[in-house]
Amino acid sequence: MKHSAINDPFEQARVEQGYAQVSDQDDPVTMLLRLKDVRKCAHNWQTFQSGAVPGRIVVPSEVSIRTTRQIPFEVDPPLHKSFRELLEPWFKRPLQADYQQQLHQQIETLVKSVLLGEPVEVIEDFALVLQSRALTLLLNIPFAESELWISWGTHVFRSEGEALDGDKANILYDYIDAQIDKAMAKPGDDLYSMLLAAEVNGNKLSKEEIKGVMILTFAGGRDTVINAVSNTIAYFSEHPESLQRLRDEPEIRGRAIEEFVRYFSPLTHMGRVVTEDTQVCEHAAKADTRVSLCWASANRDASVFENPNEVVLDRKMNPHVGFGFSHHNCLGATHARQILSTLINVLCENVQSIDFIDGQENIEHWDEFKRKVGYHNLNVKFNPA
Ligand code: HEM
Ligand code: EMZ
Repeated sequence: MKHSAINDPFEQARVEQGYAQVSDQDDPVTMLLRLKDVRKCAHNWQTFQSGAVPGRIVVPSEVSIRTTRQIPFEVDPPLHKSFRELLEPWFKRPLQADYQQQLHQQIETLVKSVLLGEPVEVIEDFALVLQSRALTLLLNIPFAESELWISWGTHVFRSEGEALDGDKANILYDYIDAQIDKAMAKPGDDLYSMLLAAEVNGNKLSKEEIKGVMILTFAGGRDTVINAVSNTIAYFSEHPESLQRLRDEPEIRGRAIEEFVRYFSPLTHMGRVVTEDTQVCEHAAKADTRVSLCWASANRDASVFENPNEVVLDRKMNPHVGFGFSHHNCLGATHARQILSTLINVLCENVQSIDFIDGQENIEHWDEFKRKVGYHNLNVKFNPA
């Protein structure tokens, strides 16, 4: 298998029974593996809720390190819709020309800085830097703030060897508290100030609610983007013909981005809590237990995707769920797609090829299922065009 390939550990279980049971901190999870079932359950928020105890729908569960409810992620309809209506215009700002210009400039500067002939460690020195700098645009705050976020490392709740790192989480929570206080004292045109001025259903948001939106913005868009960017670089290092094809055929770049999100599936799965005794794939799911919607498995479902384990750059029918499905579909997807599109444009313009040197894979362990999501470190050399 090529080093940039992402395996599908769920195939047999998906085909044979459609689900798999895995353990997690005394709160087991029934993973749903087929695209049809994942969509059906994502849609049925009454039976499969997101608004459980904060942290419980995440796998691994974050109940031990978090009491703040992430908004809109851990809220069910109808309140969910009110929060989405407030947030959506802000999260669509990446469609604006000046946003795109600034993002292009950030990414071009970064790519040019790694074209100097030295090997580059892609995770810390490229993907994390790119993600943090781009986030300043999404929050509409000064570029220099990204330096602090870079110093936090790739995941805000996890660290090397620790799936849940409470001390690290507290750094983020304290930081966000302080930023909200600053925006209260001196409102500006950043996301914190927008939230402080806003109303949902006729009420101002509480500080705790604003904190919930901000924690989600920092956490949800961090390792997902880092995995997407670094897997893209690893893929091009092994498929120079694909980089060349995207250079020659700019019209397929949009399809290639969707295909990368399908194939890489940077977020493996997300949980829901069952509200009433029910069945999934003819298997009993009891009230107050957890299921998860496995985007990564659904995205390899051969009953929907032809040659699911191949990257087909110009794949035409691509109803992937890499950004989720239904009410909670990814609010950051516009920003994430713009990052990937800008990255591909800049690579096509400036990079001839990428040499893979070595890398340590980041493998998630869900009992017997071992899935690569990206890399702990990845060393490459960028060759200028
Ligand atoms: C939701 C994936 C980037 C913010 C989701 C969901 C998925 C996902 C699968 C659905 C969760 C569920 O149904 O429970 C991804 C991937 C990304 C990415 C693959 C990168 C390639 C981002 C970014 C941000 C972000 C950059 C913001 C900075 C959110 C938010 C939600 C969400 C706020 C919750 C939406 C809601 O509950 O209504 N994401 N995400 N994501 N994502 Fe992303
Ligand atoms: C949560 C999640 C959001 C969770 C859409 O996904 O991303 C995870 O990386 C975080 O750990 O808290 O924000």
